[in-house]
Amino acid sequence: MAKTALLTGITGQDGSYLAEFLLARGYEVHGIIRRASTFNTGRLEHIYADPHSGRARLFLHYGDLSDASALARLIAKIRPEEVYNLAAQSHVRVSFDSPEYTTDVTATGAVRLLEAIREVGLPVRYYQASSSEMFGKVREVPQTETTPFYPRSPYGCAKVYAYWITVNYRESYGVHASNGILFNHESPRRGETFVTRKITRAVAHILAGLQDKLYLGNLDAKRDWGYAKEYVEAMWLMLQQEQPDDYIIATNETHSIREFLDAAFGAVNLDWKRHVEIDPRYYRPAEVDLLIGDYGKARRQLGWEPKTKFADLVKLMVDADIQLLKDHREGKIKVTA
Ligand code: NAP
Ligand code: G4F
Repeated sequence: MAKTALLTGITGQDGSYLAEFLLARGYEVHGIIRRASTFNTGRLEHIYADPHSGRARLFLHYGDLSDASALARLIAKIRPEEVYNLAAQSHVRVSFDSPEYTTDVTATGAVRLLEAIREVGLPVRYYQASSSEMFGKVREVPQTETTPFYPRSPYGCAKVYAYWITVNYRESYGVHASNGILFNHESPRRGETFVTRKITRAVAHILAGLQDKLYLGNLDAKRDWGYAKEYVEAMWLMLQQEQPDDYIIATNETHSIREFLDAAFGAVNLDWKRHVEIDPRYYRPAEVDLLIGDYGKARRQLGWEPKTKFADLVKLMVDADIQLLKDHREGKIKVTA
């Protein structure tokens, strides 16, 4: 009997990869989408467009993490075996401008969903999209599942609440609830205002002569960057375990924004120093300087390991943005890699 999964954040980077992953395993997939004034299902178009891709098993419902009654109604109607909470106001810089909204969606949204699961009384397995941003001003290098949290943004604080409320529902009510503490993960589907995609998109535009300058903020921050397509499998593996638990998902490698620039511009023989300028507006009131995750527990208990290396990830994102721009200029439908 095929399993049923409900995803929040299905229109986002991770949601679209996870939907594909689950459909390929025969799941019936339900996703919660927000009504938006502009089109926001671009990352799911190819699943709908291809009749062999599982279209008949993908269902979208309107809802919002700020709307508790809608969440409860959807859980009761769909009766999913697995719920993946991927929705969030996920941009760290934006969370400084909209701290209360970020808390409402990213923190309180998680407890709204957990309450809906508790109230329906079904054996639902729950995945919480926790973040390495919780480590913030890091207390330990590399970070592990036992490293204390020290968030540095309203987003990081909201994710710490969501993490602990997930643990609390596991311990208080026996909900099969797990936290995946994912370090930065990227792909051609990454939102265009996150630094990696902002860079690879600019490389394509500069190469095509459509742009000359790229304005960035702090180039010294270091991140542990992996490939999003591989990270969604870890989410699924967590919910297949007999016991719920919390896991770091990372590569155990760290690189600065400068190194990302070297790799991205270097891939097409451009010198980033001729194109990049610093715009202080992209600095944050408090920065997370260094993230590097030890995924040893995930390797031992889930059998999960990252495969794509940093240089290959940068190259595949640059290539995808070059192709996307070419298709766009030729009037072709957007390619979703
Ligand atoms: P993303 O591309 O920014 O997608 C965020 C998703 O959340 C979108 O589908 C968005 O819908 C939805 N959303 C936003 N506000 C909502 C609301 N009020 N109600 C319902 N849905 C709402 O994020 P991502 O990169 O895929 O990340 C997925 C999750 O993992 C997020 O929770 C993020 O914080 C967390 N995370 C990400 C990373 C990373 O490096 N990518 C690392 C650690 C943790 P719209 O399309 O309507 O905006
Ligand atoms: O790409 P970023 O915006 O990602 P950040 O802040 O690390 O957050 C992402 O990863 C988290 C996991 O650790 C997720 F939880 C979160 O949802 C999101 O997906 O910024 C990365 C670094 C920062 O240090 C930032 O200051 O790049 C620096 N940066 C420099 N110039 C910039 C820019 N970031 C952005 N977005 N735009 C710039 O122009």
